[in-house]
Amino acid sequence: MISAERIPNNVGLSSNKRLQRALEHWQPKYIQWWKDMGPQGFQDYHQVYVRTAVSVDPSGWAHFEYVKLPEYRWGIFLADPVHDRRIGFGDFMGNPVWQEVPGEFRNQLRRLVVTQGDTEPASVEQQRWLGQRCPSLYDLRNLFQVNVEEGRHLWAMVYLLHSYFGRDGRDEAEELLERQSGNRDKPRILDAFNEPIENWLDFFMFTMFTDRDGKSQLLSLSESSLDPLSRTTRFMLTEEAHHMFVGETGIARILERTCQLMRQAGFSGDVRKLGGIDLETIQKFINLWFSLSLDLHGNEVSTNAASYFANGLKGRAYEEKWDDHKVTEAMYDLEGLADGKLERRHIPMRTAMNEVLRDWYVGDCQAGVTRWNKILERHGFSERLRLPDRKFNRGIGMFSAAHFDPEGHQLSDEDWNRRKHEWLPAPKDREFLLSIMAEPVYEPGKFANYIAPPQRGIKGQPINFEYVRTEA
Ligand code: BYC
Repeated sequence: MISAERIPNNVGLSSNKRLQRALEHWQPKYIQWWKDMGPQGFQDYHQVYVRTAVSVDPSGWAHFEYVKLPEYRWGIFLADPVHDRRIGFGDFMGNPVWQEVPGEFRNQLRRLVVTQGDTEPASVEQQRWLGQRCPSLYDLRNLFQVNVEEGRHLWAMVYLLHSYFGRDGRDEAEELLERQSGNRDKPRILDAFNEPIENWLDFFMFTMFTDRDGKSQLLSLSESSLDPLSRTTRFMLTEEAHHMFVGETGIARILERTCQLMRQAGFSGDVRKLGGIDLETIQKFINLWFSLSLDLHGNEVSTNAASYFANGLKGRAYEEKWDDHKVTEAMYDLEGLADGKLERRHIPMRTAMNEVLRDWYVGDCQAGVTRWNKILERHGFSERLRLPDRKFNRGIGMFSAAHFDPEGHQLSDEDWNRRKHEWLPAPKDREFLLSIMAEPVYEPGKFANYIAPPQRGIKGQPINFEYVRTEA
C-alpha cells in the first residue's frame, strides 16, 4: 500500500481518493518493472547517495541522502501555477489555459503524453547493464541519479494519464510498463529508445544528445495550453539539466584524459594502446547519437506538428522570444530532398514546426561541442570534434531516403555501405570499448584509465566520497 505521504507530491493526492487509488494500483507494477528492467545488480544491497525532489521551491527543491534504489521516493510535482496564464500561441492565443483536456484534442494530447512517457522507462531499460562496467563510484551514482529521475518523469506522465484521460489513460499507463526497449514484438515508440547503450561512451553521448532532445521537447510542451502538462514539464526541465551535465562533463573528462594520453604517446601515438579512447572513436559516437536524436524531432514537413501548434498543444522552445505567435502567414526555408535531389523549398512555417525545434536543438548541441573543443585547444591539439551534417545517417524524415557523408555530400548505397564505419561505430570499436570497461571501478576516489576525475564531487562531497555503498 502506498499513501499520499509516501509519494511526495504537491498535487493534493491525499484529498483525491480516486486518483490515489488509481496510482496505488499502478505503483506495485512500476516497482516490479523497476526491479526487472532497472539497474541490474543494484536492487537489493546497495545504497546510493541520490537527490530526491521534495518540492518545487527553487531555493531547495531536493534533498540528498542514501537510499536503496527500489525505495526511492518517486514523487509527483507540478511547477507553481502562473496567475491568469493565457494561451501563448496558435489559433486560441489569448484565451485562458485549460485545466481539463478539451474533448476535441483528447487524442492528440494523449498521444503526446504517451510518446513523452514512453521514452522515460525506455532509457532506464537501455542503461540497465552499465553499472557492471562503471568507471567510478561517482559515475555510478550519476547513472542511478539519471535513472531514478527518468523513473520520476514516467510518474509525471502517468499522473497526467490517470488524472485527465480516464479509462484510456489508465490503459496507456499500463502499456508504458509493457513495451520494452529493443523488444522486437513490443518495442518502445521512438527509434533512438530501442538502440542499445552498452558502454559508457554511448551513455555519455546519450545524456548529451538524446537527453537534450528531452530538453527541446519538454521546452515545447511546457508552452502547452494544457496547464497541468505545462507545469509538470517545467519542473522536469529542472532535473533534466543535471542529465545533460552528466553527458557533457562525462565526455569532457574522457577528452581530458585522451589529451593527456596523446601527450604521453608523443602526440602521434595510438591512444588506444595506452587504454584511452581515441578522438576518431569519440567522433563516431557523436555522429551516431546526434543523428539518432535529430530523428527524434520527427519529419521535416509534418501536418501533426502544424496541428499541435495551431491547437496550442505544443509550442516552440522559448515561444516568448518569437514576435509572431500565430504563424498563419510566415514561411520557412527548408532544405529538402525530392526524387533523390537536394532542393530548397519555401513551406508554411506551421508545417515546419518540427524543423524549427530541430534548429534550436542543433544550436544547443553545437554550443556543447564548442565547449568540448576548448579542451583540445587548451592541450595544444589542432584536431576538432564536430557535429555531422543534419542529413547524415537519418532514419526519419526525407533524408532517410538517401545516404550522406558527415559533410552532407550525397553517396550511393554502395559507397555508404563501404564507408559507413569510417563515420559510425564499427563492431571492432565496440569490442575495444567493452575491453577497456570490462572491470568496473568500485573503489572510492579511483577512476578508470580512460576518464579523468571530475573537478568536484556531488553536493559538496569530496571526489573520493563513497557515493554508492553496500549495506553494512
Ligand atoms: N521514431 O508527423 P511526424 C526525452 C512517426 S526525449 C519512430 O513527424 P510528429 C528523453 C510518428 O510517430 C523527448 N517513429 O510526427 C530523453 C508518426 O507515426 P504515425 C520525448 C517516429 O508527431 C532521454 C509518423 O512518424 N518527447 O524526453 O510530428 C532520456 C509521422 O511523423 C519518429 C517527445 O517526443 C521516430 N523518431 O513528431 C529520457 C515529445 N518520429 O502516427 C527521456 C512528444 C516520427 O504516422 N512527441 N515518427 O504512425 C512529439 O512531439 C512527436 O510525437 C514527435 C514526432 C516530435 C516525436
